[in-house]
Amino acid sequence: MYVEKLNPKDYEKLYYYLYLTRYADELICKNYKQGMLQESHHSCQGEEAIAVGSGILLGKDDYVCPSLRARGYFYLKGATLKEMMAGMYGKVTGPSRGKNTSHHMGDMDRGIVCGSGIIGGALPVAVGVGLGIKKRGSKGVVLVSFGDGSTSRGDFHEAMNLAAVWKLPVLFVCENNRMAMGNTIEGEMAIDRVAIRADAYGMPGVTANGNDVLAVYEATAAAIERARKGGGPTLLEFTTHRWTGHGVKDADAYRDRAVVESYKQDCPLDNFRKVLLAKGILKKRDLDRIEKAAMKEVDDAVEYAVQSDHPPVDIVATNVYV
Ligand SMILES: Cc1ncc(C[n+]2csc(CCOP(=O)(O)OP(=O)(O)O)c2C)c(N)n1
Repeated sequence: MYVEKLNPKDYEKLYYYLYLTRYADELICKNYKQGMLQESHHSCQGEEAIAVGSGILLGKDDYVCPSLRARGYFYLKGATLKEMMAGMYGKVTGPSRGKNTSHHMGDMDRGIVCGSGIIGGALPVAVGVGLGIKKRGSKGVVLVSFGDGSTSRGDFHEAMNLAAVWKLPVLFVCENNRMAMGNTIEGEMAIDRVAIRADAYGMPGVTANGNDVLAVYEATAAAIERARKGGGPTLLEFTTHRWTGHGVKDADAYRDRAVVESYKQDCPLDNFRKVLLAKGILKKRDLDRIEKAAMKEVDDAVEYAVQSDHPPVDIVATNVYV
């Protein structure tokens, strides 16, 4: 059991990033509605434990190709919240100097590969990153995250096949929230579990509770160990719920409100808090201290973004292909 090796500092870190991801997301959604942001945001509320529980295992030689909903990977791989927030606000202090939002943000020095607006588009890219890692003889791994809807596209199947044939150190991480925009999983595929798709390619397929940060950690740690030892890729399916519409512009009118509200009874933060308090790993005052520190980091980043300037005209026109 990998979880048994976690120490109190690791638990603090997990809780810090869970809380920070939630609080940042709530502020981003609120500020978007007030017209303050450029970013057409896709909320990760209710799904935070997946990026946090797996991202915490990535080291400096590892890479991540985050989906547009998986914000936690950016924070755990060291992208500063100030830079990210400035990017979302379209400010000159953002990573692309105000020319794109976090959908296409990357930072190769920190092992964060730029995202793609094409659903499933990041999977073949991750296979290329995995091939690079193997050719260099590095012990690194690459983690690519995507939704259940992405697994019905050709990119997914081609990427899975090649990664398995070449035994590449790729972790395919599916955030299965059973929705793809307004479509339900029953409308996307005729199987019950995404993980069984791994059988067709000769790699392990594992399903775990994506709202339990420790279950995510456990499954990911095993897949990483296998990949580092040359065992090849794993498909990890983490089950979860989408609490909001597809994106901030989606009123989510196609779902039963009572059902969506019921998802909040299975909140990844509450679930983890209960474990921490019941096992005496952290006390209520520790949680309060951690929450305060996370809120400050986010509030400072928002302040930085608000105070920063929009890009001047000469910057807007540079590095843009016409
Ligand atoms: C090739 C392609 N087709 C359609 C879209 C429009 N689109 C954006 S997100 C999305 C659904 C994605 O569902 P899923 O992969 O399950 O991720 P989730 O949003 O549930 O996290 C679609 C169809 C797109 N971006 N790319």
